[in-house]
Amino acid sequence: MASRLESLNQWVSEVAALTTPDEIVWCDGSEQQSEALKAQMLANGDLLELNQETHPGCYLHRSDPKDVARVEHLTFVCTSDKADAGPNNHWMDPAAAHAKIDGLFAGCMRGRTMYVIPYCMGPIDSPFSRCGVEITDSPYVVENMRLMTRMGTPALQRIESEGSFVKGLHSIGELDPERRFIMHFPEELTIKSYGSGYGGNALLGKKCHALRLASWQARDQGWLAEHMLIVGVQSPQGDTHYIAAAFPSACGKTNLAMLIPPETHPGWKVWTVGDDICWMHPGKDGRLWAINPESGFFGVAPGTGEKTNPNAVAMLDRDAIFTNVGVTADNQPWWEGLSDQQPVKDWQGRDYQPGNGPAAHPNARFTVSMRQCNSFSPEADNPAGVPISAIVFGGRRASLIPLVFEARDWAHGVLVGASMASETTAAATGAVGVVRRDPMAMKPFCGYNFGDYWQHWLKVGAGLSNPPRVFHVNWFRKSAEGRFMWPGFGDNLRVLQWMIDRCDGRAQGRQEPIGVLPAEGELNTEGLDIAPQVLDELLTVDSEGWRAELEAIGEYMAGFGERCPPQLQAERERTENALN
Ligand code: GTP
Ligand code: SPV
Ligand code: MN
Repeated sequence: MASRLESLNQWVSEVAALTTPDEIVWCDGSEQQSEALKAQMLANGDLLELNQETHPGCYLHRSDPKDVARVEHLTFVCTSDKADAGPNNHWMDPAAAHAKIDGLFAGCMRGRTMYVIPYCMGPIDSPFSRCGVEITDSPYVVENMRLMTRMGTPALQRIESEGSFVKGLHSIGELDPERRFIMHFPEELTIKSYGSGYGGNALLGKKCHALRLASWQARDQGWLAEHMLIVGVQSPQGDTHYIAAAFPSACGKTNLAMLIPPETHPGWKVWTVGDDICWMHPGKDGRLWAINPESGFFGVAPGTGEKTNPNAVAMLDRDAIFTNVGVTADNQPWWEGLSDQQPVKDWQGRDYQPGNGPAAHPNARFTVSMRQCNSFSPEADNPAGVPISAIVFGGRRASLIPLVFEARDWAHGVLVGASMASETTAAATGAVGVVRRDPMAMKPFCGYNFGDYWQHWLKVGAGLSNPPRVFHVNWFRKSAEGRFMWPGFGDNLRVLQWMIDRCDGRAQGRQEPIGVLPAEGELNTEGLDIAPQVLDELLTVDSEGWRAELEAIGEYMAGFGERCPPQLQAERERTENALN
């Protein structure tokens, strides 16, 4: 027995009886254990050593070519009442789901080691943190969880004193897409994942726990579990505003979280608190306070370069795991957008040939401790979290949606979040570049009915005497020639600056039917290489297009029937009337 908590020991025994591993290892988070695991993975080919002179402590993992992204069609929320999962989730009856997946787990760890990973989502000493235990047969998962969560002995101690934890059972199985399921049982605080070793399918603390189960718990407990980055923006005067932003997968969270201010902005400094997940609690002061439940980044590699995200490039030269990237002749990790070097091997380990597609898989990732980021904010360890001044929604929209606008108030902001749509990306299997509704960037991650979720958002906001302002951005507008119209990346600070000016009452804004846009001259474009007519277009409200958009939003929300809050429909009608 490895724990003082009987219920934990018992669950571990039950899982071992089902999966029949050769050996059970409790993960303590220590350096020694990690070194031993890495040595073992280097020996069996799970990890490949990268150039240790240029990249000490860096390794490459090549996943099965059919296991390179989240699988939304195989992800289920299993609630006793189907309506609680909502039209936004795939649903299975809990008993049927257990039977189905336990059938796959039976005997699946024979010949393998079973790892027991106690982890804490959030600072160990924060009342807002939540713990879990993941059982897995993948050492790659263990090493990733060690970077992505506070894993090991301190987490186990917290679990033992609290007496409760989220149960996550994972096996890579045969990595067969036909025998793959990611199942959630929110009523039992249980996750079962079989048949994938990749990211959100396998690192159960991340999307499965910190979003799907946590959103369910947050609804019951009066807080919010969101797919958001958290960034601190410090002005030359020294004041720092914290902003939380929800963009769908591969739509710019990591980049915004660690942006480097443009040269035109001396004295500005950006602090990274989190890049993917944000838990927000109403504070006694009537504000929302946020923690990042993670301790590392599982970031998109392609497109990450010296010009776009220098902070990320700088943190990736040591102690990082790269998944599905290419390599150069001198064995450095490489992906499209990184450098002018040439790849010699692609992500599948084949000799690189342009005819085979990109060298790195479009969803290739890096895993790294957040402490290695130059812009890492010590506030990420603050058990109280950081106060949120603004919430930002945004997606990839080639047309219509302006660069930035602000919601009238919180309730309108909930509509703005619920109305989000974005082009699909390589972060999930399936078609890329198709616009779909993705409310609050939570379409793949909300653990319950979106109708109830919007109602919960309205309720949380109504209880705040000093709610964050709510904005919507779009870095991805394209010209007729198909080029991005806004420079993006570091220059996105200009948009954050306008938001802060709004928060502090310095910017008047321009009232439009869809919300408030920057008035003439309010957006700082000093030193920016952008034609005035392009900027104009980015900040124009196309009434005709918006009428059609609002109709589509109305139809989408109607799909949630009675569960869709009438207040949200009223907000939509208010905007529609303003447009007419
Ligand atoms: P997940 O980890 O999947 O949740 O993604 P994310 O939201 O953190 O996205 P990330 O910041 O990793 O960016 C994904 C892709 O979008 C990368 O290839 C970036 O280079 C690109 N990107 C990010 N910000 C911008 C921007 O402002 N403009 C443009 N054009 N591309 C951007
Ligand atoms: C996302 O897809 O939003 C990610 C990557 O952050 S994963 O961990 O695979 O969910
Ligand atoms: Mn994400």
